[in-house]
Amino acid sequence: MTQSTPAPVVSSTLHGNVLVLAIDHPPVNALSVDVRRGLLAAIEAAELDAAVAAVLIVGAGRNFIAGADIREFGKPPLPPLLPAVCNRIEACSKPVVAAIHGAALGGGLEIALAAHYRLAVAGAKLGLPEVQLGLLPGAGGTQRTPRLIGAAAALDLMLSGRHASAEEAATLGLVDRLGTSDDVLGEGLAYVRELLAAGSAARPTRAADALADEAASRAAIDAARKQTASRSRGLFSPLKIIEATEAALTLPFDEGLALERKFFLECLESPQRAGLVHAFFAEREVAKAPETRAATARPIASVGVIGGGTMGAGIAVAVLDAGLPVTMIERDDAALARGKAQVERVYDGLVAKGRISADAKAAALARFTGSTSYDALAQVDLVIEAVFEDMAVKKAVFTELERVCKPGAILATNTSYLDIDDIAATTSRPADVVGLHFFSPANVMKLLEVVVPARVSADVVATAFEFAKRLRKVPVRAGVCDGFIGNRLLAVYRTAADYLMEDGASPYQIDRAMREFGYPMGPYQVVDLAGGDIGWAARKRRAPTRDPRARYVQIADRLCERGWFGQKTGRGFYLYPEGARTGTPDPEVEAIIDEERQRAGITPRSFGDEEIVRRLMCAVINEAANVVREGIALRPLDVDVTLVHGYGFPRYRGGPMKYADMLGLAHVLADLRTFEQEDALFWKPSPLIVELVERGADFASLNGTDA
Ligand code: 3H9
Repeated sequence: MTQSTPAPVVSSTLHGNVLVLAIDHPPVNALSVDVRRGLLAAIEAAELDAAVAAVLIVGAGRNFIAGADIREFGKPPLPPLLPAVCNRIEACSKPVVAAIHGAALGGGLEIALAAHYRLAVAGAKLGLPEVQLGLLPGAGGTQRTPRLIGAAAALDLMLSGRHASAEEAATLGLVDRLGTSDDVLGEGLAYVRELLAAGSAARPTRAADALADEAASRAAIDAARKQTASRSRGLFSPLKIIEATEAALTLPFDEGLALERKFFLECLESPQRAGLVHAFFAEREVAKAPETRAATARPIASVGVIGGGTMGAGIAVAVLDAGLPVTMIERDDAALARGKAQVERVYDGLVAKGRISADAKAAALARFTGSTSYDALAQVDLVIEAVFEDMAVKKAVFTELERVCKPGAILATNTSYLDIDDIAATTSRPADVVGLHFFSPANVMKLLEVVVPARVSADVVATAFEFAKRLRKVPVRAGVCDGFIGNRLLAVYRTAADYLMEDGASPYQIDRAMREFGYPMGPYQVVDLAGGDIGWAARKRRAPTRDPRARYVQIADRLCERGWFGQKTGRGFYLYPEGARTGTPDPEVEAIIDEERQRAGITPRSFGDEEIVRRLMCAVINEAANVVREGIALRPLDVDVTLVHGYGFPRYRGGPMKYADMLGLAHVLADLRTFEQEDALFWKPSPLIVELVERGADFASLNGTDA
């Protein structure tokens, strides 16, 4: 039997006297060990080959190079390392040109920066996104970028991780030439020939003067330090990016490179890197629900949205932004006018902030129509209901949808808690009914829980995922239960916080501890922002089915009874004098908490911030394990993505399940056993955690990925 040799990931083809090195390593030409080896060997061969006058590096497929191979992080590095490959390219005595199309990111851009000349065609995206993975550019990026474009622009790219367009890259000086067509090979070859004809020689970036404008560079470093202290609080790699950039200004190139390498390895070892890389892969993995493989999505060309409140309007904007027409239904003209005004307000805000142009707003609104008659939905492909959270109201809506919608239309509910199986049962087409749970503001928040009731057909679920992709959302598949994945976990998080509050911690201490942990806001700040009345209504709704043995903390109810619903009423857990958005602690709230403690016969005790975090996280991890065990979430990583994208869980910790794995599940179980002594009902360890600890396994083992 003959065995075919696999095509090389780096091919060398001589075009006249120009050697074209093409990287062909799908899906994104990441710089795996094979690519590094191939590039190094090819550049060395080019150096020795008298027939080669210059080298052109291009990427095959849709991208130049998307960066280092992220799957290799955390594994022992195999030589040649990327910095060595970049240095070898730069040291080539013949001109080396990079011709960029698609993504040139991270190590991919670093390869281009090590080349002597750069060309980019329209549509190219250039960036140093390592910071989003808890890293810094580790193959010369921190040293070469400031030399090419100055410290301020380099820091902006490295600290934001954003992608610059080809045009911006040319303006910055990151590339020398803009291609005029999308034929990257042709453009690249023409550019190389032009350089050769002009007698242009190899031009190592390391030779550039990093301190062309010392005062401006210093000012940029100082500004970056200040900005990072507030915007990237708790993050490790931004600080290292700034230090490495400073080294580019003050140290000889090779010393700067050595420092960059040291910092890179420190970042690589950090738990933040592990958390962020987990988040990167998990965000991509969630989109691959089984139904997306098993079924073909139905086409969606028009969407109906029922309800013009905050949620309905936000959903309408999200759909309009995806280029689809929206028909909004409201019960009367006044409500419809309010809904339309709400949509317009969102666009006005975007125009005012410079996020979109007035023309883009007009184009989006031209796709919007409203009606007070359900008949207007007769031809739409998908309807999303976002009316008041009440089963009778929802059922009435679905009865109407049943009447007016064409066969094959998908009927979606945006319910946050209600039983979608029950809603589906009111129609004769339960196979078309699905949950699309958006998060407010719906045009901003990335998370979309795709809630899968028992009788829905696979192609409807596949359509929901396809639709999420069009809306640029991160879809997570969830099963039906009270609160699905996210709100079910939010409920235990809040309950654990309430127990701590009644037992002695102040809401302000709890909020501070959770902010220190990495949440943008503590749980009580969130209540005040969302409106205490919302949770109050949910608690009242659940009261009849609440387990009578379960401990129930009434503090929040006492505040709601006084009409203290948070920011919108000027006070909640915090005081908001004169419409302030940042609250101040309220001594009256503390007095109410004291009264409630006395009423419940509790002698308050003090808690350290560390214990507060431990208890809240244990509660969430434990319930999350139940959510996975019951199949409500497909895998632990689905829980992680839900909390990171919908609930402010710090991305650099990966999500609660990744965090639990990093703590060690045995450690989590030991905590649960301790807390169980106080309240056996609330803290009962999930059988899944017990089983995993017995097997010496972790949550990651259930993800079915190696990432
Ligand atoms: C770095 O470079 C460090 C250096 O400075 C120093 C080193 C010493 N590696 O996103 P997509 C996979 S750090 C491995 O769905 P798109 C991805 O998982 C790196 N795999 O496509 C997915 O796999 P699957 C800095 C990667 O078209 C598939 O490719 N670079 C990598 O929407 C398609 O991805 C970055 O951070 C990778 N580097 O977007 C760039 N990248 O099919 C990260 C992607 O199994 N990548 N995959 O699910 C991106 O931003 C986007 O993938 C990109 C394409 C814009 C390129």
